[in-house]
Amino acid sequence: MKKTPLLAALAFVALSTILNAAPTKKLNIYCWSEYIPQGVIDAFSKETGIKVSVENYASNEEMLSKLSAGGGSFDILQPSEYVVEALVKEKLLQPIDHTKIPNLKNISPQFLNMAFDPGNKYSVPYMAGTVGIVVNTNLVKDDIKGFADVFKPQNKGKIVVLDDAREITTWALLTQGLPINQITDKNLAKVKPILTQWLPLVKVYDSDSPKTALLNGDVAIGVIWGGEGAILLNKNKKFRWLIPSEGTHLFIDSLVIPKTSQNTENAEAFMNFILRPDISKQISEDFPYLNPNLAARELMTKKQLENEASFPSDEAIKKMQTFKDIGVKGSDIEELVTTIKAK
Ligand code: N2P
Repeated sequence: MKKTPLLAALAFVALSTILNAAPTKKLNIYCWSEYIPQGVIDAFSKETGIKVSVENYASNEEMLSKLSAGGGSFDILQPSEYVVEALVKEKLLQPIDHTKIPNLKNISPQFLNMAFDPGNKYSVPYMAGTVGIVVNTNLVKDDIKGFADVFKPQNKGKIVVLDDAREITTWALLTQGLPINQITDKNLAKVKPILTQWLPLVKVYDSDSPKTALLNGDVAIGVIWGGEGAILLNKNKKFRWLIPSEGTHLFIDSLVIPKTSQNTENAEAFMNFILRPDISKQISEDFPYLNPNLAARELMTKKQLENEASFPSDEAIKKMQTFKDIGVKGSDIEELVTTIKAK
């Protein structure tokens, strides 16, 4: 019998009713750029039939401002520690069902149960990392040891830095020996003249892929994410990585589920998927950050584990501070940096 358009339409309606009754096979992820490999997303979709859409941001603040403007409807976010802390405080996250995330056992105890989310009630660690300095030793002969050596007049026009006000302000605080979470008016007044000297020296602001300007020789020095530094070290021996002598911070980026998510089970399935040792290893191959997944580290090569931009020594890690939620003071930092940049 030939199918009539009416029969086809009826069949379509019946099928859509069945499909609508079933849980949706969708997952909307809002995450950092250059952090979750497309191959991992594709593998997840292939295995589960869940269609994933991904949107990226370049800073925690960009993500927060989009959320507070009511933009987007997401099932997974990827905030850093201080933003997990803030989102929990504001009751914007769903508690995670740990029975759905058995692979959490693969995470090093060092990165579990941290102060920003005791018991990992709301967050699952994705990657950790740090911010350091990369020097192209073919172009820069000075012995760069810290931020104060980077931001010198002779390096004007040779520097790429992260486009991130909290980061930049932290580096200035560190040169003054000030605590990175003590964002008082007095401390901001102290760092203002420093940033006023530093920022005109910067050629490129880039949080997405700061390695690019270094690779194409556009700049010679970078203050960038560890994972980006690790890629440069792998690409060419002329790049040197160092932890600034003034100190730096350790970040822990996690996956969380906003309260507004309608696809909680899919989100938990994704969390468990990225914690699988083989998948986590795949993530480290593309984005070599400090992988907190011990079972994945077992699968990684000696070369990967010895990359000092990915894995700082325990001794170095011990000296690193972590960011805390600074509440409304965050906007003072944004304003300070934006005003100086605009000059
Ligand atoms: C990845 C960004 C690193 C995350 N592109 C910094 N918390």
